[in-house]
Amino acid sequence: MTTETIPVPDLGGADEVEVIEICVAVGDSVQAEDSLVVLESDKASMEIPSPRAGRITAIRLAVGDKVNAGDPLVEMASLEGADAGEEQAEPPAPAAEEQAVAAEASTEAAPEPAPAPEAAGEPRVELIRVPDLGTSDEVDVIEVPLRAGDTVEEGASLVVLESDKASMDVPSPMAGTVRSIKVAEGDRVSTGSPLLELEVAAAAPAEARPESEPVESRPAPAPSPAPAAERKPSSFQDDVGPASTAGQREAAQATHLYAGPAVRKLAREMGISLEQVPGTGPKGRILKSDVQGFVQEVMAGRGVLSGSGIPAIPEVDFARFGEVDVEPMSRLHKATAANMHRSWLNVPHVTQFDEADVTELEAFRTSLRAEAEERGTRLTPLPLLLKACAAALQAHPGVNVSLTSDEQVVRKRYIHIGMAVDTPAGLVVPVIRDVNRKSLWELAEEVAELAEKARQRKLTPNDMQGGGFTLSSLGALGGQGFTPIVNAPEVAILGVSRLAVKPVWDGSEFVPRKMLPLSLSYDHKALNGGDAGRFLTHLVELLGDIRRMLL
Ligand code: CAO
Repeated sequence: MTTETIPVPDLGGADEVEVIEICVAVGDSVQAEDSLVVLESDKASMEIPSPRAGRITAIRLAVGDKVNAGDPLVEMASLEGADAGEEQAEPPAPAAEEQAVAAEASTEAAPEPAPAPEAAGEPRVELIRVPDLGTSDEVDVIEVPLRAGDTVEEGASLVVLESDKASMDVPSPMAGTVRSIKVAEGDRVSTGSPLLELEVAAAAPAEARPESEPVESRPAPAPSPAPAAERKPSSFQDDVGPASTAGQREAAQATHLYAGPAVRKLAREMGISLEQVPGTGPKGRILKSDVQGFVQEVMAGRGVLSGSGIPAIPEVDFARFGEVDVEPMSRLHKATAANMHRSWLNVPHVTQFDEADVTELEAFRTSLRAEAEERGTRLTPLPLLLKACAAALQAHPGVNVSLTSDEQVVRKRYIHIGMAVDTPAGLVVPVIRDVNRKSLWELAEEVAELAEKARQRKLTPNDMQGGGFTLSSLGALGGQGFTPIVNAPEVAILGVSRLAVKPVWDGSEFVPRKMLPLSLSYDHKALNGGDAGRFLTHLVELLGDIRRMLL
């Protein structure tokens, strides 16, 4: 059996690429093309496949490392017969002398062979001991996942040990039934301490101990003994060194996450991020049962995750901290919350900010005050903003669109604009239709009418449908800027904050100008920064000089 170092392959010119996942552990047998690690540059992630079949004897990097092409990745021993293309073949049964040599060379990690040879077909009992830990120190038993009577597969975790540096699963060297357990959680053990007795079904030893068995706890009379150095388990002492297992490295590095390699493997197989799984073991350690319980919770649609895989916010008993009042959310509140959440989750938001010089616009609006009174209405900045938005939407029809689930772009030939209204019952968005066709006075009347209807809770569903763009004016309330949430399936929303008089450089001196802060949030699926930037710049120009609306 030969061992070779598998290097990081050519990364297509990328360097200092981060290791984000290690897909194998020491002792794993891999086939050619099996993923060894996953790397991620700032542009892409890539799985590095194994160039050939073999058994992993050491892992030379850790999650979080930055690597380059040619850096050592793993050490891999050839599977017996692999060179001849026979990696799947059963290894031959060893000769008696070979077994004797192996027994001599073995560490106390080996299970003790049965005291007397059993008759063919009868089970035998093996005493499994703590394998060579590479340290004389005692370590904690932190997890005993088995009970007497449990059956275990070869390689299954028997116990989990933990030093102050790392944790380590002790895998079963063979399949069998647990007859008795010699340790309990909290015990301290060292190399050679008895762990448990395993009743092993009678079978030819050579069949029970295939070549692919992890080296850590290889039984002494193994059919194809590895060199003594290879048979040693990964050491607690070198848990962050090159010979450590992936599990140990992860445990050592992800200090917030305690889980043994078997648990990590199970989580990987189930596609679960362990960060989502609450650990119930000692020191918050994540046990196999935690992963299984987590899956059951998710399958049952309970709590831990929302349907979209987003971790739920923990429920807190606020009454523990003082007096509280609890009341149910209103229907409107719930509907608004659902809309906001849906949009927040579905829409990749970008918000762009600008200021419009509305000095002249405000002068014009003030000049109309008397006329407005005569008409029995009020001319706030809002109808002028609506008018300017309609003109900008007409000039930039790409903003007045919606995307469909079957990847169509719906371009609206009409210009209907929603107007966010703050009411005591909550937020509502009535829609003003055909804004581009209405006069300022018509818009002023409609704004007042819809706002009143909203506050009286008299809006009909029809009043709130059909918008292509939304205007959210918080100017009367104050604030210098905010990032409104797109009212999906619309693709853009304009936030308007409080107008302020500011010194503006006119080329020769600072002059006081009335500046109106604008924030345009848009769906980056529908609009690019250029589209949104051109729209907002045009809007700012229109508000700066409303004569441009005539152009
Ligand atoms: N800067 C400074 N003052 C402003 C202003 C601004 N950007 N916008 C309006 N004002 C002034 C108005 O001119 C008016 O003053 P005058 O009476 O002296 O003219 C005063 O503020 C009150 O205006 P208004 O709120 O009654 O009327 P409006 O047309 O500006 O707005 C409406 C109507 C319905 C949009 C508004 O009342 C409202 O509900 N806004 C809240 C929108 C909201 O909640 N958005 C957030 C949604 S996301 O949570």
